[in-house]
Amino acid sequence: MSLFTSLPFLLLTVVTASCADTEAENCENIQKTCPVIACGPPGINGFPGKDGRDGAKGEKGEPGQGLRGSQGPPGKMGPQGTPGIPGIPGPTGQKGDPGENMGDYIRLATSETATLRSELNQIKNWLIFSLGKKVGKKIFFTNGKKMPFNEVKTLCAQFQGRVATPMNAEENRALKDFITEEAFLGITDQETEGQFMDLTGSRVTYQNWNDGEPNNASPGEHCATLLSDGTWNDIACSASYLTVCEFSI
Ligand SMILES: [Ca+2]
Ligand SMILES: [Ca+2]
Repeated sequence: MSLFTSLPFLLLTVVTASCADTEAENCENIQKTCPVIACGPPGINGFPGKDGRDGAKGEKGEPGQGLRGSQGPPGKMGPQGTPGIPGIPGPTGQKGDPGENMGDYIRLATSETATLRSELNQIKNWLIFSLGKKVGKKIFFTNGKKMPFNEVKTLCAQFQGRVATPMNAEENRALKDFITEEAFLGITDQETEGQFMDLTGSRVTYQNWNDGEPNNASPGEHCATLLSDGTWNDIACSASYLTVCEFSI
């Protein structure tokens, strides 16, 4: 066979071989384009290809139908919460009955108060008998010491008393009988010369000056004393005389 006579056969062989591995549909397309095409029968299926890549993640499935597990242990206690707002006050309750022992308590307290008052009065009498002098609603006491007027005034005030100040002849006589030596009176003319005032700031209404007194002798006399005969004398406040205090009863 010459080269020219065998050429159509070779072309047919090449085309047939190329169509043997394609689908019948493709062969038909090839037949439309190939000048000389003759399709053979379809070939046998090849081996499966390699696995493709993983697909996108699917949606969450429904809960399973299996048995529920046992309950786990309690968790840790959480932090303490903030205090709540105060509640609304409740309604006022009914008035209760008086205590059963209130009457006995009052009677006992009254009895004890009466006993204490009696004992206190008895102590006052002992003090007056031994140490003081009672006249009207006041009592005179002395510590037997001499000191300047300002110290006498301070000492009497410390014991809730006042410097002895006779307000009438009866009190003046009681004070004269009580003292054994010249004693300060609770009056001065320090504010206005010649106008004697008591320690409350009131002008004295009862006076019992000795003859020629008050004379405000040099360098000045602005306090007063009770003399042994019961008369008064103005004297220097810095001088020391007997301390006598008076107390209300
Ligand atoms: Ca004077
Ligand atoms: Ca005088």
